[in-house]
Amino acid sequence: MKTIVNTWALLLLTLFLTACSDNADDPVSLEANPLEGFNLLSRINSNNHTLEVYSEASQLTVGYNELYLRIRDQATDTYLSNADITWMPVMHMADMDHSCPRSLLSPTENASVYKGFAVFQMPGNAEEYWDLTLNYQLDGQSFSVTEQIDVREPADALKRVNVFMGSDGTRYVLAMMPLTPAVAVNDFSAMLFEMETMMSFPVVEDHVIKIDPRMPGMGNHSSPNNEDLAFDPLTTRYRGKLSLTMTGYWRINLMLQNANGDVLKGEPITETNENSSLYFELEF
Ligand SMILES: [Cu+2]
Repeated sequence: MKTIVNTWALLLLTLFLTACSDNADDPVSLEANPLEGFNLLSRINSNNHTLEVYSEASQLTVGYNELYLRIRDQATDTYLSNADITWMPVMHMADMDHSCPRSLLSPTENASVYKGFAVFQMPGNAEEYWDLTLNYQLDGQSFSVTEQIDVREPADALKRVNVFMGSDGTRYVLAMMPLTPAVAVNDFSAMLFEMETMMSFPVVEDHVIKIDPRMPGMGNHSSPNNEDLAFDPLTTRYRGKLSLTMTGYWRINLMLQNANGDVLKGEPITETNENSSLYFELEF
């Protein structure tokens, strides 16, 4: 299988061979897979192309998913660059269809690898399912393909996404960004979207996400040096600090505030209230 070579790798290899080999004409395999170590989640055949969807994860799950896409030309067995691709995941439910928050698909440093993210709010089940429509243009020709995809609850069943109505009457989707937690003050971030319509989920800016991590198994103790999540326009994410003083199960209680300081969702933790209705979970 031919793959597109990383330009830098090629350049470095060329320099290396020129410098170190007295026979630079020896054929050298320059093939390298830019998605080595990633999992191929879906292979969609259409229009003499194979569209391949990859992820670092082994499964599409409820919450934030970072996805990579490649288009292989079946006739030449090469990966194609310079495609204009748009995507639309849709869940077909008993009484309605809806999409989910997602980014555009854009090329990475390797022009044959496209990248984006999707935040699935719910898993498919026996009667209700997700599908993915990919529209792409190559050399002025338009193609479209739709294929069913399998979105599941994460294996650990921990909460990483909240779908709720705020006190302002707006429907929100709040997703935790993946992290590798450590006993430390961790960088912590989340993304907030407004459910404008069933198909449109713009990023919400300039709110504040207050965090109060607790260990319910240990007297509901908290941790020092947490920082609430503030909007970062550069990444369009809410970023702050999550302090974890020990390993185990943590419930990260949240309160969403708008720019005026009005609480849109969530409750403070007090003597009589052990948890907020808005929260993420993690265990490590
Ligand atoms: Cu649904």
